[in-house]
Amino acid sequence: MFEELKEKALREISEAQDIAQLERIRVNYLGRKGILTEQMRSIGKLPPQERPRVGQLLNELKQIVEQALEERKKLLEIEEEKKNLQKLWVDVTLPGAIKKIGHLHPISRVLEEIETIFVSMGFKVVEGPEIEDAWHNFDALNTPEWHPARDMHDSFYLVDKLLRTHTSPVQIRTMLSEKPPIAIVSPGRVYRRDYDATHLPMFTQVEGLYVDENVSVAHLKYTLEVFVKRMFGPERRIRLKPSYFPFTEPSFEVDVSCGICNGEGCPSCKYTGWLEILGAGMVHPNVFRNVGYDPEKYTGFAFGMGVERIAMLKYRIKDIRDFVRNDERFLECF
Ligand code: FA5
Repeated sequence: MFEELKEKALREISEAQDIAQLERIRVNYLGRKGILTEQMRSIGKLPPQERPRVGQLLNELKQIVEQALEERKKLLEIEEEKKNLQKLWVDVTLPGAIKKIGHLHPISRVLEEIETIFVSMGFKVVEGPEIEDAWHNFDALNTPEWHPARDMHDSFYLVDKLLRTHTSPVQIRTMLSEKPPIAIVSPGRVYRRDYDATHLPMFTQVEGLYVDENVSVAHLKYTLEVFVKRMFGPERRIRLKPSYFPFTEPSFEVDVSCGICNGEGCPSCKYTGWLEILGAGMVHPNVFRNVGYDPEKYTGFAFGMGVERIAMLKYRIKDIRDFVRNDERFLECF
């Protein structure tokens, strides 16, 4: 009877397909109510002379079953591990998952281009604070409280400061902290109460300032000509029109020849052949006085350009608001 039981147990063990099934077999034979456990328990009911022999046989059988279970378990564990490894197997010949890599925003790209051009001409890049005080933003730039130009710029005020309305205060900060000769460009965000197809409430300007002895309009014109040709192409020309800024005298509005009609006149340039790109002029003597420079000794030129407007001209974009709409279809074009 024990022989039969042994064979049955060993057959079941060797046929177990996984560890869970093996565990069920173990419980069936060796568990609290298992076949062998019950047999052990019933030894007491046998006649006394039978007990030692049956006890020994049952013990032997128990050991054989335990050993077989242990060996089968090891084997099944190895097989299971193999199966898991197969699941992790990588087919290196499959094409990889393509990750989308972003790129610089068109405004950042144009800004970098502008900086590179001026740095190559010997200008240094400096930055100023976006939260400014009225003295740096207006007064020191020859724009006192009563000045009408202040209304046009009127902006976002904080308790005793304001969000700068242009990058020109960086002229003042630089002249106060450095001595001529000075050649700087200053990029950064500026803020105004504007919003339409050509005006944003937050936009980017690049200021330029060159101060030394004997600086003339010729230096200004040459510098801007080099900039425009490098930025838009060698065939483009510039023209200076008289204008007004409180902090420059004389002041100019600088136009670039239209790239679509080459100055002939077309809808893009409203049939004028020219597109306005920046404001510029010779530093006003009062500005020099405000920073403690002798206007009899030093002269200088300054300019300020809108980076979004330059980008609009370069990429022929009609609505400035497209730059801040964050529409991927637009941004992917660059
Ligand atoms: C100024 O801000 C002067 N500080 C520029 C300057 C500097 C003149 C140094 C002389 C010497 P203006 O307000 O024109 O000037 O602005 C300069 C440029 O910023 C404009 O030509 C235009 O390209 C751009 N701009 C002005 N307002 C906006 C706006 N709301 N959104 C986008 N670009 C603007």
